[in-house]
Amino acid sequence: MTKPQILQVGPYPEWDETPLNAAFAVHRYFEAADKQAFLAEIGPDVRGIATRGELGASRAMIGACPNLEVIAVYGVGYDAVDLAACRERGIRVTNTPDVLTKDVADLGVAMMLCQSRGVIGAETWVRNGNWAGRGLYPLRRRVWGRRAGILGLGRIGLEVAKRLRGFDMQIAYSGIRPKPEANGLTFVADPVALARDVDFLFVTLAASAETRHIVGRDVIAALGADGMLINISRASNIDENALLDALEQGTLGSAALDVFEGEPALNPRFLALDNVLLQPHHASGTIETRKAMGQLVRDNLQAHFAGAPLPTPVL
Ligand code: 8YV
Repeated sequence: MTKPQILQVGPYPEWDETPLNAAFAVHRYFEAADKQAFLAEIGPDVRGIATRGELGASRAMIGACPNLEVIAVYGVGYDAVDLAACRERGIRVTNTPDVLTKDVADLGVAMMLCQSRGVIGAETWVRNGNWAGRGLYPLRRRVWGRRAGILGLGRIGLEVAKRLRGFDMQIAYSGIRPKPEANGLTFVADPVALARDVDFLFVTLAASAETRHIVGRDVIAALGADGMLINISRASNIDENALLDALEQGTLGSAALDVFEGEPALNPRFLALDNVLLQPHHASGTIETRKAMGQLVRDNLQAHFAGAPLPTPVL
């Protein structure tokens, strides 16, 4: 039987590449020097796309593949896939929910702790001899017992809340409506009011056109000079210019970010700031989770081509 031809948008670890190549005839988009010419040549043969959360699949890419049937995203976020283009042509879309939830929550909480207690700066203090030379590291702010807000109480938000309970924090959340699974957390409908009431604001919202810049100047101002913004969702949920202005002016205390507009390129203004913790979009980046994500991508593609129900469909 001939293998279905798929377009691989970004690289995967070797443990995913090997089984992917065994099951499918794989065209490696990310290695093509002339992407447009590459798509023009192989596009008509492509029946599936395997992509990554941050890379997605554009309307142009989808359009270059007239026989496309399915797009499997390696990630829970599928905002970079042009869903309208998929709907128009009945193209199925899958993602990798659940398997990454706890790792993403872990990194969010680790970022809060790191930034609040100055873990990175303190390490540098020891390494560059400041401890012996200049004395004690400057005092930082406590985490336990303080107030946390969660913007978007989905799977990841709930896991963040579960962890924060262990720090005896007062936890509130915001979303479209109160959630029955919130289990005693305070619901605050307005994100600005939520930000005003908390010390740490976690953004764990699935990104869409509706949530673009939901954390804007008003939310950032409400969080204030003592507040910390932690983003483990997508950069588009935050007005990055407003965030940079507030961090530079000190009207926002600090931020801890795993995602950036135009990543992996960063706005250079971030690099000049010492009140922001910068992470390379790796909240799901553990060996265990990435193996499970890769497996789910293949399970979805294989189910599709076998005519079986998709394990984790989005569309
Ligand atoms: C991944 C992600 O880092 O799940 C998502 O939506 O963005 C992340 O898990 C990414 O998709 C890996 O390429």
